[in-house]
Amino acid sequence: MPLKLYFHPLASYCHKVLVALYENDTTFESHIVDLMNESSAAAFKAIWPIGKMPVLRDEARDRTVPESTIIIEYLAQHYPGRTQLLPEDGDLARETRLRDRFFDLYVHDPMQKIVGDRLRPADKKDAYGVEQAKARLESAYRMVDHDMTKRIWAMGDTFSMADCAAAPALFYANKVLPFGNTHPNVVEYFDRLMQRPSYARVLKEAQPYFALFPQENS
Ligand SMILES: N[C@@H](CCC(=O)N[C@@H](CS)C(=O)NCC(=O)O)C(=O)O
Repeated sequence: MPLKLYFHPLASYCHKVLVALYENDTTFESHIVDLMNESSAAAFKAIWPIGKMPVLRDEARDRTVPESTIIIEYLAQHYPGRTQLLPEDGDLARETRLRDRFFDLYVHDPMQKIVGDRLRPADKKDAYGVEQAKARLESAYRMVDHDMTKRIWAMGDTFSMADCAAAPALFYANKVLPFGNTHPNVVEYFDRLMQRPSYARVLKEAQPYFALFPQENS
């Protein structure tokens, strides 16, 4: 099997790439990385010293591909399937990348900041940083609510890389800062993402690990 994915089933950026792989039934070998385990972490850092998941290894082309967006671009180029993750049209492709960046930078990263703070020692918390992250999430929710007024998926009628980015970002963001009743279009989009078979499968596989997710005040 030429493709190997280094990932963890609970890790949100790994979900993004798993959605892309499952969308196209792309076969790959699973390598679960446990960063809490010294030898697993060391073996992973030998592949990608930055130590962030996911990383794709393509033995057929002798390529190691880090970064979720770049992995999805790589899959779209070399392992395309029925779901076209990036449109061929240059303008639409750029718009797809913008929306992918939006979900990563303004939903996913602030969500990680809030979750990460729960894992910090009591005397190392960053209350101000968490407050800023929550404000950024609120702004992003308002923008997504506006954008999704007439859209089914992030780019319109067609599922794309931007939706791969949106699914885990919104799933975990809703846990740390629930959408509430004020963003109905976000809630409807979120429901569609949760029902998409590719993401439903990712969540089912993550189920055994959810107890590891840090709850508030833990
Ligand atoms: N920009 C990276 C972010 C990846 C990332 O933050 N991965 C998390 C898991 S969701 C991770 O590996 N965290 C471990 C760490 O930061 O040490 C991407 O898009 O792949």
